[in-house]
Amino acid sequence: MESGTTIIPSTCWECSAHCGSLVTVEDGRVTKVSPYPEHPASLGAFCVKGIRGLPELTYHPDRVLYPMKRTGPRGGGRWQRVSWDEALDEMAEAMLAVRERYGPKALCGAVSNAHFSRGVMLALLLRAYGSPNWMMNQDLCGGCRALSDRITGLAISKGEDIDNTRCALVVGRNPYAADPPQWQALKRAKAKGARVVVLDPGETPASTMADVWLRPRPGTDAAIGLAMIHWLVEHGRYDRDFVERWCHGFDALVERAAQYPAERAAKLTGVPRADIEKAAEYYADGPSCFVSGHGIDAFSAGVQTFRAFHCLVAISGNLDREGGNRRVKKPAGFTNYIEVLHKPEFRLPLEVENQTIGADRFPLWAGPEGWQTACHNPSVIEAVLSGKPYPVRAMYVSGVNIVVTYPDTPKTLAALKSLDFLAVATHMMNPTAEYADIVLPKTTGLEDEEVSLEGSGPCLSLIQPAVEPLGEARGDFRIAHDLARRIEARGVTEARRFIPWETKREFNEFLLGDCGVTVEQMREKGYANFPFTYGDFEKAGFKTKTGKVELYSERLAELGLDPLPDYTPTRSERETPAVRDAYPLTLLTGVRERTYHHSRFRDQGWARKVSPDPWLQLHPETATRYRLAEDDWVWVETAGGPGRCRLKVRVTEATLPGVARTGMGWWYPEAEAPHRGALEVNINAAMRYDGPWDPVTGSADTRGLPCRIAKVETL
Ligand SMILES: Nc1nc2c(c(=O)[nH]1)N[C@H]1C(S)=C(S)[C@@H](COP(=O)(O)OP(=O)(O)OC[C@H]3O[C@@H](n4cnc5c(=O)[nH]c(N)nc54)[C@H](O)[C@@H]3O)O[C@H]1N2
Ligand SMILES: Nc1nc2c(c(=O)[nH]1)N[C@H]1C(S)=C(S)[C@@H](COP(=O)(O)OP(=O)(O)OC[C@H]3O[C@@H](n4cnc5c(=O)[nH]c(N)nc54)[C@H](O)[C@@H]3O)O[C@H]1N2
Ligand code: SF4
Ligand SMILES: [Mo]
Repeated sequence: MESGTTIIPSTCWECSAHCGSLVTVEDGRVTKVSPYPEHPASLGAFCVKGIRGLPELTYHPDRVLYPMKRTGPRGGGRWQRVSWDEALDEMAEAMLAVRERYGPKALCGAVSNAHFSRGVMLALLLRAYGSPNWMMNQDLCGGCRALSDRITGLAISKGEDIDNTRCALVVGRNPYAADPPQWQALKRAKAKGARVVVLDPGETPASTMADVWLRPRPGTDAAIGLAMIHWLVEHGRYDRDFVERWCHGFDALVERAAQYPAERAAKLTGVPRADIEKAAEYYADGPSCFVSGHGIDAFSAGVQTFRAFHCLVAISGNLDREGGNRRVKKPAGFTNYIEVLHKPEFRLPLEVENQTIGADRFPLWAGPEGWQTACHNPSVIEAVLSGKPYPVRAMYVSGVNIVVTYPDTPKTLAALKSLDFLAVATHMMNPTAEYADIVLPKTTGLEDEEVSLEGSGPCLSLIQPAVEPLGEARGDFRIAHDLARRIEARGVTEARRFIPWETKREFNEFLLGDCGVTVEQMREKGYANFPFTYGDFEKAGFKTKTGKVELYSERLAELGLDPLPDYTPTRSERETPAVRDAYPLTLLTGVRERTYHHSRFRDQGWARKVSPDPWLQLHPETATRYRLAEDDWVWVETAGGPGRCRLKVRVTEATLPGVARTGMGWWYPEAEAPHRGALEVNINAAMRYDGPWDPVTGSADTRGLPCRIAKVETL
């Protein structure tokens, strides 16, 4: 090693794949980020966002490096550099003023989720002020999967044992773009002879390698899941022993699934019957592993769709089995982020948490019983604008770009504009930060320390600060801590209870607890393995009312919801014939690209070179019908949507006839502030957020939407 050069084993936190990384530092500057072959979860998988995106973000010439205060009108783009003391004093006081005038619940936060410490810190800070209200983006992300998983009692998040499987059932997932470790595992499994079954209306590298590729109409997968259950039962290919000992409601599930024989599922989904049967046959020849993604999440029938597949995992005996879906493994004594939020010592009084926005309507999502205790976002946006059920007047946003990533951009903008106070912590100016009163500079994943539990290892991993924060950037822990101490000094004496730690290290050690591993010990390798066993449910049972896997959910029944998985007709099918005529195509959004992470990296030259414009895939038949050609720009509108957005046509058989398929997250950093294209090239500018909603998670449809297109005549 040259003098002044060190290589630090760490973890990339640019996305939830959490690949092990090796960070080269020369003379105090990161010069290289590379894959870490020995890391037990990622085994050397990595992607360009880690290699280029993260260092280029850290050293970007336009990075926000100092706290800033708005000087002109909101959204006017005039800023003045201020000290951290000034910024935090002003923020503490502005939020206390709102608290004084409207009560604590008028304060709200927005963050990605509590899979990272930033989510926990933001939620605890809001609790320190006395407010239960914070928004996360999981209703638009993995929320339906997570709630189905909890309701059914499985706990199989990120436990896919693809390497040892005989059949990978990939549903609505594009691991090539979304999860490189998963993609590498799938390729290894295939090379070893495993079968790959893919359910995806669109083409992906996984569908190209599949033994059977089922192309259902968007939003119809539940019918296939139920048909597969029916096939397994009819052919006696389910795990009788596991079902008898550990499943609740098998007979009721069998009865429900019998309504979906392959022939009917074929009609509902557009997939040939023989392919559905082949998929069931391959899956029955296990061990089999269910690999699922966003393609069947984030829509108004997401939970029931996942329930169908989760029940399939359970009755086929693939739960917590080598080559199947492993249950969450965790070293004893370790506390994960979501558990922090549920610990009694950090809770607000029940009567306060019961008033979390959305808890009345979606109790398994929002409020005290809710998965992460967060709010129902569209109801918060509505509360900001209407004052109902009560006023929400101040917001602190950290590490999300909600103007771009929440559906209904015009409404999000109107809400942000109307607030009494808005603070945004970010790395780069983006359309959300443009509306802030105070902008705070955040540390990147090369400058901060974070501990994380990796379900796919399983192992614990460490993100190590490789360099000192640039400029005056600070991490979420420190921001939340300093604000909590400030409001304590101003009379909110209970604030300390929610953030008792003095440093991020102390917080990280709190998470590690007495699990036998310390941060110092993890620094050498950047991770820690821990022993685990299969079948831990034999001792403790499942975390449901009956202690079993609930194929029939007692909690859903109590809430008056369907206790069994079912197929729900898609949005397009539920619309009136007049609406269907006016919006004859079906829109599918969110297809990931390797270059971008949602709205991030749009300001990096290499990424824009690979993928310069927002695209819309149209099948050649559809393109011909609309007289459109490759590279034409089209306006896209959805039924009931707030406006339109402009996308560039790609004519391809990668999408089905009649299905318009696109990504998400577009804005042009170089375009005029404050919107920077967020109202023009961002698909969320054309989508509604006001329902229909999934009855459990409150998720709005990000796929399966009735839509129409028209050629842009002049740009
Ligand atoms: N490079 C990159 N990686 C990422 C991200 C990123 O932005 N960029 N984001 C991360 C995050 S937060 C997430 S949530 C994941 C998302 O990543 P994935 O879980 O892979 O989800 P998507 O890319 O949205 O969609 C995957 C596939 O679902 C298909 N699909 C759409 N509708 C349906 C349907 O109704 N049924 C079925 N069966 N399939 C359907 C789409 O055609 C697409 O091919 O990726 C993570 N990884
Ligand atoms: N129509 C439609 N809308 C969607 C989706 C869809 O499929 N269709 N997908 C949804 C999904 S799955 C998700 S998860 C959300 C995502 O929604 P967001 O979380 O809002 O998306 P990002 O663009 O990743 O967030 C950008 C912000 O993350 C901050 N950030 C925080 N930590 C880091 C870090 O470590 N590195 C970097 N580079 N930036 C960081 C940056 O400051 C940046 O401002 O969008 C959802 N919205
Ligand atoms: S997939 Fe890419 S962005 Fe995500 S953790 Fe791995 S290297 Fe980082
Ligand atoms: Mo997501």
